[in-house]
Amino acid sequence: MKLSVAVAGKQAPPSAFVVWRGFEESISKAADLGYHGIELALKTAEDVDPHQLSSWLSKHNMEVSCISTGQVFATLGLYFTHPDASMRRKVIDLFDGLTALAADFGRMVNVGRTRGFIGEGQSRQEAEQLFIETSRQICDSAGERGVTIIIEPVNRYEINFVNNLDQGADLLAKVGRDNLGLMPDVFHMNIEDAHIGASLAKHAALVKYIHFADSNRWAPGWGHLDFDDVFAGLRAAHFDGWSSIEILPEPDPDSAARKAAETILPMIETYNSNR
Ligand code: LER
Ligand code: MN
Repeated sequence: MKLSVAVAGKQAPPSAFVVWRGFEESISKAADLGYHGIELALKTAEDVDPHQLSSWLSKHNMEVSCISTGQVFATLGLYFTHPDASMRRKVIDLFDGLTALAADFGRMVNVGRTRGFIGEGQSRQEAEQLFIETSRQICDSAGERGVTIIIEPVNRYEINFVNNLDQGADLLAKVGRDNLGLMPDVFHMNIEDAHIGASLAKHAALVKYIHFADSNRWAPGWGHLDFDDVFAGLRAAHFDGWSSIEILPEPDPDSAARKAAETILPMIETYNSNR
């Protein structure tokens, strides 16, 4: 297992949920703290110059773990279950750019709130059908590039569609694409899944990536989430992918990133040496 930290560009709006802003500086700081990579929070593929990104990464021997897309929803208002077909076309085109970039950086694109929601006047079945159609198109073009799309269950206070791993797994079965997986976030799981470790183990085949934060969304170690249970679940799932720190930058970004690394890196070292 490897560890990354969520970062965005300098121009990213306040709604971008990341620890640091500014790619070059973030890569350098993350490398200094022992992280293996960065999770890139982007609005469009044009947010970053791939040549510059490659050179910053190789300078610090770092990787991109995945591209995340919260800003596609929060800033551009685009999402998979949009009732307007022209808006769904826009999200498909935008994901085309993101999966092309991901082919060289991380080979995974996350879908959190960008999956959409059950809108007013929309039934669950209608939202589900729109999600299935949009994600099949996105998965098929991503698949040609060797890229996996990962759906993140998000808690009920943020969205009304796909809140826990069981619901995510049911929906993935309906979409029926091999390059579609789950990205659990233990902050959301702590609210929605009855047992975190057991749920990770149950959905082992679908878990492709994981977000770490403590119960209060501060750095792991500054809340009361049971990370031994999380790691036991990952072990039972034979997980060997990327984990990523996605936390509030509190009390300040540097202290938060440092505390998260100090808590999680030794756990990953033990985990990797006992696999
Ligand atoms: C995104 O990864 C996430 O976890 C959401 O809670 C952001 O709103
Ligand atoms: Mn998350």
